Amino acid sequence: LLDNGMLFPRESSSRELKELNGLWSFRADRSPNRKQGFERAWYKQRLAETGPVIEMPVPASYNDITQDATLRNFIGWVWYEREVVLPARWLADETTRVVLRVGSAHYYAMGWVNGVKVLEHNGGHLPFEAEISRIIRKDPTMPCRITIAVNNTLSLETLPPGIIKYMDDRTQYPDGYFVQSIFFDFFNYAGIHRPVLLYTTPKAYVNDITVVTDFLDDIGFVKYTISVKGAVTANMKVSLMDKSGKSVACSNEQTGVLKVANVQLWWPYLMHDNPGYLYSLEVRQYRATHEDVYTLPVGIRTVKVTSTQFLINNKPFYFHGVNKHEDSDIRGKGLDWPLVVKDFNLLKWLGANSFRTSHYPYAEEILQMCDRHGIVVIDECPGVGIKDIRSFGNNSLGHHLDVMDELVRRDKNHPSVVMWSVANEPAAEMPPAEFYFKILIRHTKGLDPTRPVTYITASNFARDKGAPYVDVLCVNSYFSWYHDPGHTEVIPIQLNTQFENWYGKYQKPIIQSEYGADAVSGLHSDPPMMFTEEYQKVVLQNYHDVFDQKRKQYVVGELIWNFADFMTAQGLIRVVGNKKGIFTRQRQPKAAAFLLKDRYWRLANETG
Ligand code: BDP
Repeated sequence: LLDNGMLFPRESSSRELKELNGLWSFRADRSPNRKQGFERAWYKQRLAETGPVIEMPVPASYNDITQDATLRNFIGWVWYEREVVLPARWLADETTRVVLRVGSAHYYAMGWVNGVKVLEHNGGHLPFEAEISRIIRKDPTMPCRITIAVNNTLSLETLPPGIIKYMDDRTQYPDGYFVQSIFFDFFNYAGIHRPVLLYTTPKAYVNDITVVTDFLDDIGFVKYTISVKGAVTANMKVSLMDKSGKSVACSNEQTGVLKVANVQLWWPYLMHDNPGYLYSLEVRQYRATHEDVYTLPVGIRTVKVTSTQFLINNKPFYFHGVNKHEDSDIRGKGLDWPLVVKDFNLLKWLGANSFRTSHYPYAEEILQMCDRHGIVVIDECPGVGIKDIRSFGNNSLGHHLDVMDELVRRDKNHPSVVMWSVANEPAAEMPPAEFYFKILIRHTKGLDPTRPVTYITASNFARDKGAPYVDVLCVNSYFSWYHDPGHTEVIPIQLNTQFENWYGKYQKPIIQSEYGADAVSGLHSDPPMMFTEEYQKVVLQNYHDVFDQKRKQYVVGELIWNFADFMTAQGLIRVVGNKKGIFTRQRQPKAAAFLLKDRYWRLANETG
């Protein structure tokens, strides 16, 4: 298990923070083996001294920033670097820990400070960090030079998986030609996607906090465990404060249960007048005069699953929401506050109460917004495109288990996260899938016994080998799109059959985790034809009629594919990306958005 906590970096009276967002120096290593940067140790000096550099914004994908198609499609190592001036007190005070943290970098990353390697991380969607105090204090007169190398190559042992294909026919391809093939439907954006920052803690510090919440009548329970590092004995002061800052419970123990009278539960958006209620758990740990303070937002709520229902605070919850992507013009998958806030405003306009982080963990800043606004989240790991039988091998499984460790460690305390999704549309009918999902789901439940676990399937109900292990069945289908194109009249019968088959076999609640149709914004035809806004609407309406019959029985949710149009690899069925958004990539509504808005507000009023 992971030894270090991964608490979101926050300022406090004992912690300072310095963001390193902005322009970095950048170079793609275009040498044939892509290894010149390592062979010539580019990290040992300023990047500009080893060759030409360009300016690159952080956070952002690098792919769409320049006019250079070869950089857009680049595969291999790219190098980022910047210098930072550190406050003198960070350098002078030996009792201060300085930590370098990267929110995420896609896919494999290494980092150096003044030429000394400090970071190495495998995986494109989760944070990593290292203490750098000793290195920066070696020569306090030197600026602190941070170099980060990132490699976007995907293999059968990465998540998501991919394969590098070498094209050996010299009559058709140049010498050394290779392409990255992928088995998932979004552009493999790369680079430093989330904020890079430095933060400080005292030598003895709060390393991790885990909270699990419950309630009985009007008393809330916050069960907590605090991990401290750098101190043999820790003196604790833990207090839970309500929104007005009033302490409602406190303790001096490192683990315990706080009791909250007249508890204000955390409720989803539209299910309550005051959704997203958060308490603050202030953790103070002190040794002599040094104290460390960390404040964690806490929502008190429970999640349970029966054979027909998904319960939040013991009340049936119906997911009426969306699947998203971290995706937009120019910045690709880079965290962008205007976009994040715009998307939340659109979700609320739509009356959506939930989304799935298809198909990878989103920035933690986004989950914090979900906590505050009461938007319910199915938190998905990057297990998308597990289609090749070799992706079920031991190394792949081992990495998948590690990614779940990192994901649960990062997101365990978010009240908005109500379920883990370990994969999307794997080849679950292949024989090794049974062992693979049994182990993966058991492992995830071991990490977090409080949340249900699922994966999203598009397999046949009779042959899906992992379904026996999930708590909720999440089923994707594209009737009258990938099957029976143009024939929306078959949707009701096919969708009914789908639900009855799955429920009949497993007696577990079902979420329609994807459905939809491409619509090129502004393209019209009546009678409806594929790719028009009218066709997208008719597909949705046909699905909705069946949802309305089944939601009174065991269907517990519907998540449209997709919230917005998004970029994909180039291919015959994609016209500058996937157009199944109900909003365009620029977040303007198509006709289907208004249809869904009416429906979601109606559902909110009916289901409470
Ligand atoms: C589903 C995938 C999703 C795709 C969607 C589509 O889960 O990633 O984008 O189909 O084809 O199978 O639009």
